[in-house]
Amino acid sequence: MEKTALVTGVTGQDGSYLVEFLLDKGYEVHGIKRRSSLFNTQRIDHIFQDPHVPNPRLRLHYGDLSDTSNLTRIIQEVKPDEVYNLGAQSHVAVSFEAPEYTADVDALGTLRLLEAIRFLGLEKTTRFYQASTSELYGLVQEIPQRETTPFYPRSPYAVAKLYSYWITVNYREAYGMYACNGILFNHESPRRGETFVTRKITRGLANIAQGLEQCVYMGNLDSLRDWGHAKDYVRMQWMMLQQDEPDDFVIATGKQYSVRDFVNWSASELGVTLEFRGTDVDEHAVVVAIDGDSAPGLKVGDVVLRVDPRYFRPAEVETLLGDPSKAHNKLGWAPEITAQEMCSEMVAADLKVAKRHAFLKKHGHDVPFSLET
Ligand code: NDP
Ligand code: GDR
Repeated sequence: MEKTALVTGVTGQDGSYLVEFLLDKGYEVHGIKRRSSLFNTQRIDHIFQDPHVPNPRLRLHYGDLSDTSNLTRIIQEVKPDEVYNLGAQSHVAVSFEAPEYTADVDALGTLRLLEAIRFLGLEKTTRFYQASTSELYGLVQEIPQRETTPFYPRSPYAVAKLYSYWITVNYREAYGMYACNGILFNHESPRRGETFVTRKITRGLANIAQGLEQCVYMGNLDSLRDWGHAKDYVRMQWMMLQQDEPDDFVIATGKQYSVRDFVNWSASELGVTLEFRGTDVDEHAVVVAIDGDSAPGLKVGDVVLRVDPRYFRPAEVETLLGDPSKAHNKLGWAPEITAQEMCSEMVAADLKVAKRHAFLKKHGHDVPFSLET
């Protein structure tokens, strides 16, 4: 029998890859998208189906995780076999500026969905996936972090996600719901939001190489992350809901790199060698070699990156490294794309766009193009 899935956060990075994956598996997919003054469906436009065609396999509903009646009505209409709760105010730095909103959406939003499922009597039939996060580990208590490592959240985002983690466990234990937490470490892709660190780097350096920007301003370059590819991670989100018993899993690569490493990989994809000079807030990256004409916007000696304390967080998560053994042993999951391969894919995608903009600019076309990162 064809299954039906409901995905919150369908317009986001993971939502777009998950919907592709579920459609490939033959699911009927329903997505909740927010009303916005501009179109916000760029990541799923390629799989969007005109609602006027008979039996579209992807249907979008306007909704918001802060709106209980809206969520309840959508779940009542769709009666999903599986709910994937990917919607969130997902930016850690922004959560310090909007802590209450972040708590409403990232913590209470999860409760609203679980309660709607229970209230509608679907708790024994609808399976629930919660997008939990390595940010729960925050000030890490053990290296590497696994399912049993104690949590120590370090941001309003992480504290809100901590509530969601436990309310998911609680509904599983209290009402026998099939509800799981995927504790996902950072995962990226060419569809990553432009203000997360990897995409900020690949997009910023691609623009600089094409002469569209001069310098990218960044925060803590020493931060260490375990970066995987979103495509590998959404596969695991689905796998978690196909087991006999619900459980929680760490999803990670088990390898760790610094933000500085990611800058160097990205520069090298562009044929540019950088040298980091200065320390702390004075640190900057200088071009010391360029391979051929790969970066027409640059010359040796240019400063392409500067540290700006504005991007430091009030409390930082310095290091994250996951141990995905449980997912590997129990579900047979392993990531297929390395962090370096992912970086290469991201730079190529951003370079393609930057080249198009540079070409149009050179021929006198004024392209609306935000350099804000
Ligand atoms: P994105 O920021 O790319 O996407 C977030 C999605 O949530 C968007 O579709 C956004 O809509 C939607 N959203 C935001 N606020 C609301 C709201 N109030 N009501 C309904 N929808 C809302 O995140 P990712 O795809 O990267 O991440 C998916 C989930 O996984 C998030 O919950 C995130 O916290 C979590 N996570 C992500 C990790 C990562 O490394 N990517 C790691 C661990 C967890 P819009 O497009 O309109 O803004
Ligand atoms: P993170 O991702 O906070 O781990 O949350 P992000 O890419 O924003 O930051 C990673 C690390 O890089 C440092 N950093 C910078 N970060 C940003 N955004 N901009 C900068 O200029 C910059 N300079 C240095 C940060 O301080 C941090 O240490 C992501 C989100 O997807 C969450 O939703 C998810 O839960 C976690 O990953 C796992």
